[in-house]
Amino acid sequence: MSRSQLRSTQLTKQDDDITDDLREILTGLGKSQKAISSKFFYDERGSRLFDQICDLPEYYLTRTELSILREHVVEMADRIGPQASLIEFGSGSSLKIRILLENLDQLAAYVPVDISRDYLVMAADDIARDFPEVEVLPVAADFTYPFDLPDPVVTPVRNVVYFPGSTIGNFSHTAAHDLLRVMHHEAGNNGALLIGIDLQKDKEIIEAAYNDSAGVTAEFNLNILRRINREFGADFKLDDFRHRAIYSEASGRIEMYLISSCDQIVTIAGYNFAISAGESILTEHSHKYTTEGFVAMAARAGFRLEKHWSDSGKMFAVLYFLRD
Ligand code: AVI
Repeated sequence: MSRSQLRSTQLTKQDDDITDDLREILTGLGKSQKAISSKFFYDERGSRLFDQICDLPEYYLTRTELSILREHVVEMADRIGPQASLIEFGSGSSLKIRILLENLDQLAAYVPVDISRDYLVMAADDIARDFPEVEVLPVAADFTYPFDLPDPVVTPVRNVVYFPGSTIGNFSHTAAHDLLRVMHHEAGNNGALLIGIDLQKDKEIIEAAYNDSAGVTAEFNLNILRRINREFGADFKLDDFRHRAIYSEASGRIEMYLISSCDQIVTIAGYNFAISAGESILTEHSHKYTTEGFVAMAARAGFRLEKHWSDSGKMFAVLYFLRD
């Protein structure tokens, strides 16, 4: 059986349910603090804008995590050991996964898991082409719920869940704990977790990363309205909203908003929403952690810290946990 046949037969199908999405949007806009889930950011244009964000001078997260990986990947690979199965939550066309794949010893399999089937297959194909010695077994699934792992030809010594990018920061503390429990389940006996987290630091540095001077994050934020107009027939006027990201030191998180510049009525699927001048729609939380705080949360989900790596400025951390 060729690798491409293997990939398509092993793909678990994920049903798209537009009705649930629409219901979620209507419920969010009906709340006293209006909200739209950040999961709607990532259409094609949103994903491209996010790639641009990662290269912005103010957005220190990506380049700092990359520098930590480059500096310590040999030690990471040593700790992971030979013949592991690497399960990436979110799919990996990115440089980060490539750095790991280049350094891991006799990998049993690379299993990218993503809800976006098309993007997943494209990214998995790229990786399979560039790493022909690695068995690539993509899984199309919502990784916030337990899913079935494929069976690699080579039996893995351990499953290592990989979750880079501080994406865990986009989950509330409760949801992050629940996600860690799913990771714990997927890691299985003798399993491990390698995860990137953004660390708490000066408010000015964090706010600059989310209010960049080139306005790319503003475009990314406004794109959520463009998508809802296109996919759900809404009539948001993008010019009537302004992007704003605020760091709450008390909550340790960035709160990203779209602020209405006038009194207006927005219609979606026949439902009207009155939005007054100055009123905000919350689109994203991005939690920043202390290493100790994150280690305590992971411990509650059944993970024990083995080792952590950071940069000299203590901006970002990559943590390696073993499953209890
Ligand atoms: C994907 N996630 C980790 C990004 C973050 O930093 O929270 C999303 C993002 N939002 C605005 N800029 C980047």
